[in-house]
Amino acid sequence: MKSPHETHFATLAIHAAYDAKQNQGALTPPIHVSSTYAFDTVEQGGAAFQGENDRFIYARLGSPSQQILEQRLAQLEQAEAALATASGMGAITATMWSMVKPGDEIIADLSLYGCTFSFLEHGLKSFGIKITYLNLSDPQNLVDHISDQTKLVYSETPSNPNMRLIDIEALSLICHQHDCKLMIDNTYCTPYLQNPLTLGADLVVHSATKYLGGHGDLIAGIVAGSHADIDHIRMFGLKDMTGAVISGFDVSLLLRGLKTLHVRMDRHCENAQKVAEYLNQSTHVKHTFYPGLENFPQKNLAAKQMRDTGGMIAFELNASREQSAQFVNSLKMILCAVSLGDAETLIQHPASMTHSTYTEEELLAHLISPTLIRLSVGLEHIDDIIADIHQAFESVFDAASGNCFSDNGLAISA
Ligand code: 4LM
Repeated sequence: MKSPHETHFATLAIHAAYDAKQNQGALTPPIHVSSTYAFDTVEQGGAAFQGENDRFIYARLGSPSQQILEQRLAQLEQAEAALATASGMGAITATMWSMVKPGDEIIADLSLYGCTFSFLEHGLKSFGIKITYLNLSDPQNLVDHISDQTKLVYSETPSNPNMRLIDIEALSLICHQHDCKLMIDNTYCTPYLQNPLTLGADLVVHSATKYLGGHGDLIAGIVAGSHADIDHIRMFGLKDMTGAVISGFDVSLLLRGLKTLHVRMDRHCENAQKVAEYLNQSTHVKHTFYPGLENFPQKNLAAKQMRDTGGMIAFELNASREQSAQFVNSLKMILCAVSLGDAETLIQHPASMTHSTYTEEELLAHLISPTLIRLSVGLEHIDDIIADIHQAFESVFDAASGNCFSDNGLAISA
């Protein structure tokens, strides 16, 4: 095989870091379930513990099947190294524990996945780490605030749930003028659509539960970066702090999911574009947030750093919170569920579900509208997805206008 940078994404997703011919022709890499690994001698074991040979020691530090997954993902993210973990939160927490100590500051974007926010706000903060939330969509806010105390800048892009983008390249230049690392959660894009490390980020994390796995049948996480950072996260953040080790069975499912990532992402993007256009022209929808729309405020930034505009949409109805819930409840095929990136189209109400740990004040401060709806557009036929949304609109709004609601869905006082 050619060197990683000459080989196309689709080929790497299927072949990287594994040669069937070296494994008795087995097309699918073996699943290693051994918890411990035997040595020929004490001296050989001692050398392994000193990092002087590359023998496996104990499954909390890695396994042969996990190594294939990690090397494959490192190539897809164009990283020196990667580490697989038992969940996306396992990757985020192992990385953050490894990068900061009491007295340091983490600057995070305003909009974050709910449990990441909880970990920062209710976890790290109580261990003496200063947490500051800024609107990082404007890099000047980082320039104005960053100091020698700041050791980590953290953002999702697009952000969960409200689809805000940050300029990875601009933020990395600011971070690197200080002794500070930029860590990007690339879950929404996957390495097929965006490579934060090539734009200057130092660390990239994923909830592999989502598009990377792609079938709603596993929980896993990934962090990728330099050899030095990944070694440190493996030997401290994972081994000693979280212990969030991925199982061999989930490694195998994830390797299987990865083989079709590029094909699935193309269809997710194609379907999401059409659903976003449908929502955008509907009189029942107040705002549609999708990077592929002409009226998306950060359209140029999306074109600069993303190869395509992804499968996630956020929108607000011209309706009350109750009617928004009624709309979700009226869907027939589309499932009301958290998570994203699966073959099935999933919808949820962040203020009630993924972001329910936020208080009402926190929701507003973090730019998450209480009526926002999040849609993970799946791989079903596009006509069936739109037909389901259409019938749910009819059931909520036609019933409403026939009774006591105006055309824009607002209640008419009787
Ligand atoms: C959800 N998300 O949004 P694990 N980073 C991002 C995420 O969206 C998530 C995680 C990390 C949702 C889960 C219920 C941007 C999760 C955490 O769930 O620990 O693999 O990933 O619906």
